[in-house]
Amino acid sequence: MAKKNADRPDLDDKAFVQATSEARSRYGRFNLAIVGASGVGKSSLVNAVFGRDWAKVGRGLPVTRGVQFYSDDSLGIWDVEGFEIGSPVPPDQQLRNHLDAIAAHSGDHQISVVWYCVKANDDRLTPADIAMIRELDARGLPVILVLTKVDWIKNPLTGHQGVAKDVEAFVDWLNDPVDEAGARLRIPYRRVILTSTRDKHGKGKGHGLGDLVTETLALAPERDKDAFRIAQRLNLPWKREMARPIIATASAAAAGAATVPLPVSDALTLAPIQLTMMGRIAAIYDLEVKTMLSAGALAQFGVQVAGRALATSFLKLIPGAGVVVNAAVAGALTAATGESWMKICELLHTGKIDVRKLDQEWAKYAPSFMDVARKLVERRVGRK
Ligand SMILES: Nc1nc2c(ncn2[C@@H]2O[C@H](COP(=O)(O)OP(=O)(O)O)[C@@H](O)[C@H]2O)c(=O)[nH]1
Ligand SMILES: [Mg+2]
Repeated sequence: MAKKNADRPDLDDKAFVQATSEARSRYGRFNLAIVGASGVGKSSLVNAVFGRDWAKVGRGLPVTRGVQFYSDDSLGIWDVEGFEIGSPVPPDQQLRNHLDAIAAHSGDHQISVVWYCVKANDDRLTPADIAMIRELDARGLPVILVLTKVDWIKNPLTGHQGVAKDVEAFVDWLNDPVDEAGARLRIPYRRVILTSTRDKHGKGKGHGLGDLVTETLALAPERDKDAFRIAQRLNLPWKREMARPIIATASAAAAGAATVPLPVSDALTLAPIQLTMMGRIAAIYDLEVKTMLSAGALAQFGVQVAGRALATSFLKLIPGAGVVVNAAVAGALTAATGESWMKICELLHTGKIDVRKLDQEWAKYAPSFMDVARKLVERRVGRK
């Protein structure tokens, strides 16, 4: 790789940026339709599960009366306000019109899963609800019946969390719905999930949201599952599961690039491999690359990660390691870099660190991968 001068290696962030945008377009977008009367708690749910407060910022694109579409790279939300009371158009026809309007949009706007939201203190579904759920199902859309604003009550004797009797009765009805005459009703929602986003004092983290994301993933069409894993913010293990194969691939590629041991001065050959890996992982954590770049941290960061400075200090630390980066070192270094970067991405994603402090944070993690590589070299030296 060409160098501008000895101290400032010609390392740029193209590989990172390109890898992120390729990964984003490969994973695509998860589109959720969230249906329910105004005030049931739709925006609060979206905010709790996806960490986006769109309703407040009002970036929504009004599609037709009663339907809004909010979107970014990984997530689209069709916010559907139930039906208009007093309209001469029956509710299921209103919904049919909404769904036709949605269907007229391009493929990357199409609905994956529907959350049909009803307040837990209602006591049954209305005929309008039932007609609308049937309409959604008839279109092949998987519907989750989400009970919102469930109050969780701690039993003073057992300490168990439970719900009020009337909510329990509603859930029983939902599990086996019957009409006024006691005849069985078929209402094609696929799951019933009890949720809250806060307690009745407006505090706490909510309830049932983990179940909601698990069941949403289960019902999502296969091709949309990864996009959902990326868009949601509650389940970090899913993201780790997606990142680990990327780390393994990059480590193998780095080892492959160093089958002929690289002089230390050429260790930067590994940089594009590592930056590509990091870019892909950033996409999984749904990190705004633009924000990261504006901090100017990334290129700097790449130098620390894969650059000569590191390779040199690393080798200085280990007398007798020689002046080459061999396949095992390259592989281990890349694997450890990937793991460290994944942790940092988690911290950025969960808002535990500020993107502007990226380089400082990295310094905290860097020794852990130095240790990995050092152990590896010690083993190799020991064996001789
Ligand atoms: N007690 C309680 N209040 C909630 C809950 N979720 C939302 N709210 C409140 O209900 C109101 C309407 O919520 P919002 O999410 O805007 O409903 P939307 O109109 O369906 O989008 C707001 O004042 C929220 O603070 C919940 O789980 N429990
Ligand atoms: Mg709203």
